[in-house]
Amino acid sequence: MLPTGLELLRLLRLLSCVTLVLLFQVSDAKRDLISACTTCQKITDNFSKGFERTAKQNFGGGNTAWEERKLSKYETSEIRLMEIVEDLCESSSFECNRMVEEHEEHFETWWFKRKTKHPDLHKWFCIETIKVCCPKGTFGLDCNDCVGGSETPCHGNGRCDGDGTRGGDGKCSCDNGYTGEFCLDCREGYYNEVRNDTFSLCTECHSSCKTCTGGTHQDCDECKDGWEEDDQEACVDVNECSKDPSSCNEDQYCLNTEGSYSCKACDKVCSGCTAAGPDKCQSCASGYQDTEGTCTVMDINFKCQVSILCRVGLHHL
Ligand SMILES: [Ca+2]
Repeated sequence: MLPTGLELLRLLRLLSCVTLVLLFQVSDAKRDLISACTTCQKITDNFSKGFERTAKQNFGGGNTAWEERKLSKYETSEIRLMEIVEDLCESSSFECNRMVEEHEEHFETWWFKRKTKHPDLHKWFCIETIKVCCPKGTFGLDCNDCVGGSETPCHGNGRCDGDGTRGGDGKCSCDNGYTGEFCLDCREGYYNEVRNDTFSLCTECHSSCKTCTGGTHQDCDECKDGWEEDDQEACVDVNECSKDPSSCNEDQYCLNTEGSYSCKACDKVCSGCTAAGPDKCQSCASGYQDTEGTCTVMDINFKCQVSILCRVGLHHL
């Protein structure tokens, strides 16, 4: 008797699998539990895509009369299953192809016997049958609840390690602004807007606060660098530019900003300045003269008054 398409497919898979196993010799290697679940999730996602893709198909051309007789309805046929299973993995994905090969009979069982009662393939296959995943909000070999409970892992403020897989340790990596084992505490620079045993909302402090109890510059416990407390105990900007000596070099002027300051280059006509532009010089640079408060290019006759060149008449050149 001739082998069916599915049997041929199996044989090919087996051959490629044996080759790969020989190549890598990983038959008994302990698999990364989290990546096994990721692989399984990918397989069941691709199964759903394949299911949709084949939804409007039928046997079409190329099927033998034997197949037509044996498989009366494409929708629930082995042919359709085969077409879906063929595209579950990228050919280069060793883990995926191995998992499909190893558990191919489960797809048949589900397809012919379990699909109606257990329509969620991921749940039936990855969680309950081959046990590489856990329900959402649980982790580890026994699918224990994540910190904070399976409904709201990490109280909704973080990510539970191994969530939904048979791996991980269930500990929380808190989102930005949150800290602590349960992700209920606020990080420095954040304050609790709402807080109870199971819920916490941390909001960023005002930009002037290092730590705070509320959202304004008057709610700071401590001011950030570049800010100082005023008479009303609010954090206000330090004007670094009013300091003597200046915080900047001689050929720069100081520009005060909220929480900081910067040093900017003076105009090239200036020798020292208070702001940008040729009219903000403290004195004019060499070769420039003060003309009604603005430094301009010195005219040649004026230049001669201060130059030894005048005496030898070189300015006429
Ligand atoms: Ca400042």
